[in-house]
Order: sequence, then C-alpha cells, then structure tokens
Amino acid sequence: MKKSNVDRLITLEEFIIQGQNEFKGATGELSQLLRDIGLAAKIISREVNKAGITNILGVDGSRNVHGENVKKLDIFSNDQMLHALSRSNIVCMVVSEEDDGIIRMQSSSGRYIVHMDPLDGSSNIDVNVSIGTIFSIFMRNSDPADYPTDDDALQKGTKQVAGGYVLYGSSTILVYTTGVGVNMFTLDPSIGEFFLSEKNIQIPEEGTIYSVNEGNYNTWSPGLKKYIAYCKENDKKTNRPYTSRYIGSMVADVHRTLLKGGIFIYPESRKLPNGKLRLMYECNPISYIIEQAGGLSMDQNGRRVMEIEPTHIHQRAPIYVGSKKNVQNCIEHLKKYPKEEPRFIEKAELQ
Ligand code: P6P
Repeated sequence: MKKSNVDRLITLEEFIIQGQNEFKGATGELSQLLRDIGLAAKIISREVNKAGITNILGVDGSRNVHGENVKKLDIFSNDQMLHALSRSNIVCMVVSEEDDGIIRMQSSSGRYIVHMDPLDGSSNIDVNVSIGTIFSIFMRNSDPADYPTDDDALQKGTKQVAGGYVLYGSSTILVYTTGVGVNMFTLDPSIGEFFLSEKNIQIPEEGTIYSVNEGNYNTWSPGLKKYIAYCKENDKKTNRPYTSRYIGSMVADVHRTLLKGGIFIYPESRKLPNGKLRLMYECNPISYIIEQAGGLSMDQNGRRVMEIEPTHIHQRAPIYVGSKKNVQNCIEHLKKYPKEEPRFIEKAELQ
C-alpha cells in the first residue's frame, strides 16, 4: 500500500474551509456545495455497502433516458444527490444521467449548476464490482435575478469550477479538484468522516497499463488497432508488453489510471460514433481531474475533451485519458493511421 503523503488527520470539512480561506472573496457557497456532496456520498456509501443485505438490489422495472434498466440503487443515489443539492440555495439547475431534461431547483437564484452521474457503472452493482458517483460544477452565466437558461447548462469543460468522483470500492474515497490540484479523501465509516488521504496527486508521466474494452476491437479505427498492437509488442526498453486492465466501471478504471499511470480509452467506433461516455457528467469532470494531476484527456483528433462545445446535455464523447506520454503516443497512432485506409492511388492519377 502506497504511503500517504499526509502528515496529520484532517477532515474533508476542515480541508474545504482551509481551502476557502485561501480564496479571497470566496463566499463559502462552493465549500458548502462540496460538503453537501460529501454528505450524500456518505449516505450512498452506506446503502451501496449493505445493498446485498436489503432488498435494494435488482431492477425496479423503470428505464433511464438511455433505455437502460435502472437499478434501485441508481434511483436512491439520484434522490440523495438531488436532496443534498437542494439543501441550500446554492444550485439553480442539475443535470443527471437519470433524468431526461434539466432539473430546475427550488431556488432559481442559485449561482451554481451541477452535472452528475449519481451511480456510474451500475451494471456492476449485482456482481459487487466498484461503482462511483461523478460530479461537475459550473457557475451560471445568466443573472441570478433571472431564471437560469439552458445555455447555463451547456458550457464547455474548461469552465468547470470543480469536478470530482466518489468510488465505492474496498473503501469509499472522494477525489476532487477546484483547479488548484487533486486531493483524495477516504471515508472512515466508523465515525462517518472523510479524511484527507492523499494531497496534490500527480499522475505518473508514463505508465504500463492500458484500459479499453477489447470486445469492441472490430469496430475500432485503424489507428486504435495499431496503438493497442503497439501496447502488446515485446520491447523491454519501453516496458512492453503493457498490462491490460478493464473493470468496466469508469470511476474504478480512471482511479487506477490516476494512481498507477497508463491510459483509459472509451473510443469512437462504428457502433458508437461518439463513444459511449457522456461529455458533461463523465468525460468533463474526469478530464478536469486528470489534467489537474498532470495528465492529458483528448478526443480522437487530439483535441482536449474539455474544449468540446456541448450541444446537448446527454451528448457522448470519445475519451483517451491518462498519463501524458501514453495519451500522446496513442493520439500519434490515431493520426498516423487515419480513419479511411489510404486507397491505392493509380499511377495515372499521379500524372
Ligand atoms: P462497456 C458503465 O456502464 C459505464 O457507463 C462506465 O462506467 C464504463 O466505463 C463503461 O460504461 C463500460 O462500458 O461498453 O465497456 O461495458
């Protein structure tokens, strides 16, 4: 187990207050919002960790906006997060993976908008694989005296004021950034407190783990096929072949990538031209965290995911995210072997 770089126990609340004091003119609203999310995470963690005992498991018969079976824990988590976000007049709108449209909160004067996936990876609930909550926080552009607009909910990832995730695994951890580094907190369930367990996390500049669902190989671009072949080649000098790890729960795969380095990929494909993962509440917050930790998060064209201009709250985006050198190498392969295999050019055409 890696030694923590934290020299004394400090709770999430203490850390947030300290951080707020460093921001001159901070109103404390973002701090309150982060504390509220931390509370929801504790409640969700309790239910996730006893799901096997109560009858909360299994499908309740309803389906979410994407036609996927919604498991009861999804609904519980969504309800807990919405309850936490409505406790104070800080949030004016919420976008959730579990809801078709924008949720306008009681107080239209709130200055913040939250995008969230309340329980990502829910297909893993019944097989006891780690799942997560992902959140992304923006400030509204419209005047708080007016009603918030749809445009307030469609800002590109570079405008995020905070992004984070909770991972319900062998322990429950909360990782977030407000743009001044990435910090990790571990829940002590015996007292219900998150304690700072790793501060200012830096992702390794290069790693030897690649993470992608190879079951989709036949739908990939030529460049991605070449890159994954590169990962499997024998070359001691560059520590290849790499190790393949894929949990199928984004938060778990990304958290491993953050701590151990390497690359996580959910690519565009013939089956899913924009990939599977959602820009606003999966790709953007994860990209914010990895960039703040010194990594990269790109689409297939080598464009920062956080530069993608959103047009729909549930739009999907391809994501190549992780250690700087691994992502750069992958994008080079994608560019070197473009989508259409270059067709053989007849000599006559060259005249
Ligand atoms: P696939 C889980 O359903 C999820 O939304 C992400 O957490 C995960 O990275 C991805 O889908 C897994 O998708 O197609 O590999 O099963």
